[in-house]
Amino acid sequence: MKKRYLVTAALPYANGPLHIGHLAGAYLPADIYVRYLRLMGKDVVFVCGSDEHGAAITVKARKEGVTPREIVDKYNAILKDTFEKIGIAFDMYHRTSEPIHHETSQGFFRRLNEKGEFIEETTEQYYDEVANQFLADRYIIGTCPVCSNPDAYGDQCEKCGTTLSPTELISPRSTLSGSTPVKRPTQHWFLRLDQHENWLRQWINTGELEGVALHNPNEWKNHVLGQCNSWLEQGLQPRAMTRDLDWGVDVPQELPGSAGKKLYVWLDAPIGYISATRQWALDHGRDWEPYWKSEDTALIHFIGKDNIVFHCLIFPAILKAHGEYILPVNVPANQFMNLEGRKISTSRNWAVWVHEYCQELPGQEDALRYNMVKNMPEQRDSEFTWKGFQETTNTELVNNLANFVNRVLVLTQKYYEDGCAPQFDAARPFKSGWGVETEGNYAAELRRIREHLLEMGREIERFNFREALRLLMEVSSAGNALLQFNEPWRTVKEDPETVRTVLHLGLQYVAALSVAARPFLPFSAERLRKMLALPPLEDQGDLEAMLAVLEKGEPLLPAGHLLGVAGHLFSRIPDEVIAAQMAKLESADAQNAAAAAAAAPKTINYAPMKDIIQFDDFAKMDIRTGKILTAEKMEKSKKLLKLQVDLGFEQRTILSGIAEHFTPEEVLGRQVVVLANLAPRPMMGVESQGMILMAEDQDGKLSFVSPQEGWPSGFGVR
Ligand code: B3M
Ligand code: ZN
Repeated sequence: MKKRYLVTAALPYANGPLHIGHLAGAYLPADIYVRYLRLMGKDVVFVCGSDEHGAAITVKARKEGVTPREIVDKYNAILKDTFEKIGIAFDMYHRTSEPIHHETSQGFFRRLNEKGEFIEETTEQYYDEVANQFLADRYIIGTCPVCSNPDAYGDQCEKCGTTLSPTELISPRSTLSGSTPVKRPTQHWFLRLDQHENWLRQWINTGELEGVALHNPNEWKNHVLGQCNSWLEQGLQPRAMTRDLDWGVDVPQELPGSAGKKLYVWLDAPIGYISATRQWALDHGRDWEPYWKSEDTALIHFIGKDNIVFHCLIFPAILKAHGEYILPVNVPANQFMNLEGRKISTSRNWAVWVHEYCQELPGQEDALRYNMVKNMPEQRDSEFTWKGFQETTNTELVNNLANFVNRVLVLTQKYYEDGCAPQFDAARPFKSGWGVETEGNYAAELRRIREHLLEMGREIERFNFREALRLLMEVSSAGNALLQFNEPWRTVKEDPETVRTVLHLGLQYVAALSVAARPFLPFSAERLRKMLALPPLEDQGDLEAMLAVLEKGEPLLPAGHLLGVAGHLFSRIPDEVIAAQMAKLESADAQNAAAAAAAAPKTINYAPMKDIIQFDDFAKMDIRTGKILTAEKMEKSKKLLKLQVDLGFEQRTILSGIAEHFTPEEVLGRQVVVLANLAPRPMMGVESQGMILMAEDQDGKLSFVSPQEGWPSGFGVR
């Protein structure tokens, strides 16, 4: 067992809000793990922060027409506030635009450069001669060589998922100016990843480094090891650690060729964990170095699966190349959570945004946490549905946990007027909540709760949070069973002594849950403490201490203890809440469809040609130029405008079916073309003397057919 823990959670890009996939992927598992360690009295520091550099930020800034600084300030605040609202209890939520981070990452760069870990290479990169800047991968789009997607990015084709390099794109173009970029030489610093390949392969697969066992690969997730090994099988290549960008951490300026160069975001971002720890130490008068440099520290990175290679290969290579840092003992990356059967998509707004959830379902933060854990994508992608959220919340949180707690407190306060935990006889037999076959034994019942919670702890330590939650809820189910099997509401008159024992035990179950639920349901744990009138948890060894008391078979809450006010931990989720959330997703879909339709090149369905006519047929038509003198809507008709049209030699009254396309004001004075020898037609009591010729497109939009400006009326069209 390590002396201390340093736990990190992936730094979210400060270019958008948090959605449930982020929560279930990295932040909630990390929070549960850290809260549990604190409750077990461990020395743990939990760091995270906003990732504020890279093209993800600058592309967003361009899209919103603001500066990168404005983007990161906006979203850093939203992210920080959202994490607090959903109960992710970082010791430090930092940000990589802070000076201490720039200083820390530049220090790393200098150290690696001095140790010869880089090779400086001049390579051909795409340059936009209109925007006068080199183009980062995301600034280049072109045709994917694999699937011919015309809008593939320079680093990846989002349609077929192929990882690309900009030079592979067919007919590349700049997203900045739309121009065709040219190749220009530029110098960058490349990390010699190839030189780290052998020790990385051994470290990942055996846990050993230079003969010392640093971690146990059997404790790593298979899909993490699998992804690392597939990268290692391809052979690691030197990787550029600098970019031509105007936003990010400067390459140390004293280095020749550093002008205009920034650190590659995946070099600086993971170092953000270290700078966050440094800031935490400064704020708390602590020493940060043991947490990153002592072998007595367990370094654990919580991430989503799209960040595995960066945290298991590239960052460890950087840490080892530096020479003073430890390596992670585990990187328990989760898979992805899908939403209503589809991938969560930020760009298509197909997401449940955590800050919106907290606004729309206030007080239900723990219900979301519970459902995220219940469906956590620990080994494979998982699914969130609003119907499932409603069922799980109503059947497990309301019917099991909340009802149990409420029944114990209400019955106790009903039967014992002093509102205290009743005096009881510990030797009184009762039916155990863990199965009717065993007659209850007070001390044994408490020890059984302890065994269950120890198993819960072991599953948390293995990052099996779904199983750990199931074990926690089994304690609540056993509490319910204790009441169900003993029926205190029916036996209180005939057997009051047993009821005292059963209800006192029920209170011990609730007290145990008020601590053990904390990692998963922090807000509910606090409320349970208040209902029991127990002191707030200190998050420092509370669970460890509680398990010791249970081991002795002693009560957590003594007879005579005055209870607080009973309440309902959770309220049922009504159908209308689910309907409203589904409507939000449907409207996102509708907006996407409308945007796609607007952007899609129209497939125009031209009207079929009419039969061939002879010239004589055409010659029969007398088509003249004209001008609209007056225009008015026809009473009781949506379609018709009544027009007075000047034909030079005479004026005509013409009814024209254009009222749904033009107002009278819009047509006044217009030059038009008139089929002048069309037989007069009575319409709605008015004789229409001719027809205005209009063009109609595939959407039914109308356009006037007009001679050039100032053309006189009455002259023939042929
Ligand atoms: N911001 C990528 C991501 O948000 C990146 C993580 C950095 S962790 C050092 O998926
Ligand atoms: Zn493709």
